[in-house]
Amino acid sequence: MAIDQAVLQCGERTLDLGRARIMGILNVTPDSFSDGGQNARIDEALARARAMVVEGADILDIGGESTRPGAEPVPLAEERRRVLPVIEALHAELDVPLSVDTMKPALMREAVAAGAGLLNDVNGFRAEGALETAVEAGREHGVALCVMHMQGEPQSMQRSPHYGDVVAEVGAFLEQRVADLQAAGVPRRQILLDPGFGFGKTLEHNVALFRGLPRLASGGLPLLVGVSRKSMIGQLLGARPVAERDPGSAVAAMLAAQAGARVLRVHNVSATRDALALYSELHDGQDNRGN
Ligand code: HH2
Repeated sequence: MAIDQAVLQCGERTLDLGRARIMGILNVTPDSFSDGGQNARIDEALARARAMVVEGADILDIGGESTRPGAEPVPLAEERRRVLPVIEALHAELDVPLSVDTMKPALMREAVAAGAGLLNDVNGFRAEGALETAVEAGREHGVALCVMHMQGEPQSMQRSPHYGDVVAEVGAFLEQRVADLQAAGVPRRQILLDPGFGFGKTLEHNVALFRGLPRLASGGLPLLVGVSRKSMIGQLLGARPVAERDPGSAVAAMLAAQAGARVLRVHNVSATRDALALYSELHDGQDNRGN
């Protein structure tokens, strides 16, 4: 599927989107839904990050605030304390681009100074000052932006999500945010889009959005898809607990890539790498061996 640009500039690093890439999730939180508490100490976070890169992660996404349904907001000082030392240490040690998963403009700025090359905002840069911060980071540091769709906010988003045509509405929201960012001076080539699976969506909405990925990809901007271990995987497999969702998550990542997604945000990197490699070898004939 043709996208507007093959290489995404992430600050001083780059991510080649000529084929689907793996974004390894590094949650430095005590309460994330699937891996909360596991990487809370810096040495644990660094070990996990190194392991993900060895397994095949092309980019790492570092987050210090859980956005699972019902999660409590984290104060800036605490999010800063969790995230910044990890970004600094990873930037010094690893060559892959680093993404920061935050809704807070102040932390976005500090994360970029610490070495982050992609701003991943589940709130789509809608917080006060977020758009301006994103524009400045893009202009001054060549940072990429991931704009995600969310209906409502994490504390309440799963109470009663509602849409007429979920694919059309999510697509229109993303298009509008791209227009806003472009009007503020961000080049299109620095933008990734994400329909936001599980963020103010029922199972039916998530399934419709997944099936609508080719439609969302047809706008030409690269899509990021994050379904790893989410409740939609558990529900579709018959109430599968979080700890048993990795095979399903890897299959879903592969299907998302097949539907045009270029960045797959996942917890289990090696399973995803294998699924993508087999897809390339057996389906579209691209040689991924050794990558
Ligand atoms: N999902 C989560 C967090 N950040 N960012 C993007 N762009 N897309 C997503 O789908 C997305 C995201 C939620 O998953 P996780 O980080 O595993 O859990 P938690 O929010 O509990 O930390």
